[in-house]
Amino acid sequence: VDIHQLEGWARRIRQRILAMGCLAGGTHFGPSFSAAEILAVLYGAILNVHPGNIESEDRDRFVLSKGHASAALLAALAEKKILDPETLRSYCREGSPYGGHLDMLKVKGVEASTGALGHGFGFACGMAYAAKLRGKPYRTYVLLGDGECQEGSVWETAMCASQQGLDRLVAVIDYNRLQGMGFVSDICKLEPFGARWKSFGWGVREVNGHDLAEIYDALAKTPLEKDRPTAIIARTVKGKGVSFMENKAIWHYRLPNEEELRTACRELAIEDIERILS
Ligand SMILES: Cc1ncc(C[n+]2csc(CCOP(=O)(O)OP(=O)(O)O)c2C)c(N)n1
Repeated sequence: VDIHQLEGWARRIRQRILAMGCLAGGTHFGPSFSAAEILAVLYGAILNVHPGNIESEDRDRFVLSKGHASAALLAALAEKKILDPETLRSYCREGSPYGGHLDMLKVKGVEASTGALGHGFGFACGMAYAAKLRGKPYRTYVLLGDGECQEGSVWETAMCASQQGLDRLVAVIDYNRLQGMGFVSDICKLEPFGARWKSFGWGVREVNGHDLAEIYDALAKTPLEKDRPTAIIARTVKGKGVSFMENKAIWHYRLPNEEELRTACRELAIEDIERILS
């Protein structure tokens, strides 16, 4: 795998997130930036999905269960040329197919309408179960937030997936330690997180969620354990890439002011933000 190429993917995903969010007058910047490398590896090197097979039943599936990171998914779909980057200028505008949470009936490449935390994971489990029942070769990948894992439905799905032996289901958890209003550990802690996934019958690996080679290595080796679904716990930084957004709950959803925008552009290597979505 070409890590240098994936670095370009992650950089352009972040640039598009900033441009889209600023044009829209706001988006979930922190949650979107934290997932940039995970999406770069998935769309750049793992998923068997491209403009030519997007309607094929055998394509791999990706479900963004932390649906509020819609800007990150749209940026990745544009990088994959499944949608035209120019159309992203309409993000969150009246009449646009692209809302703050994505609609699978309106956006090509979006496999599940998500936004209600805890639901996308069950949706993905159903897709993986369908593949098994019908002898289909595709794999199903799903991205969850760590705060999202406080939802009971996540653990119902985890039990169901291991009981059914869904070894082509891979859950990546964006473990950035923050949820909407504060630190996960202050609200309802998850640790011992890896041990919990293991006890639910999953193969587990922890990675640095901003290290492209580590993420790739883990994803390329799934299933980690025979006949078991895989959980990849990706340690990340919420807001990664823009210094003043990193690790700050306030940047879960906030619009940068003019000075902050200048700093963000500099740090994300954006020369002209007007030209990012073209
Ligand atoms: C069922 C449900 N409850 C509440 C919300 C509101 N909400 C949106 S994002 C968020 C925090 C998510 O935190 P986490 O899963 O850790 O993801 P992160 O933003 O840190 O990537 C909440 C509570 C929601 N979308 N769905």
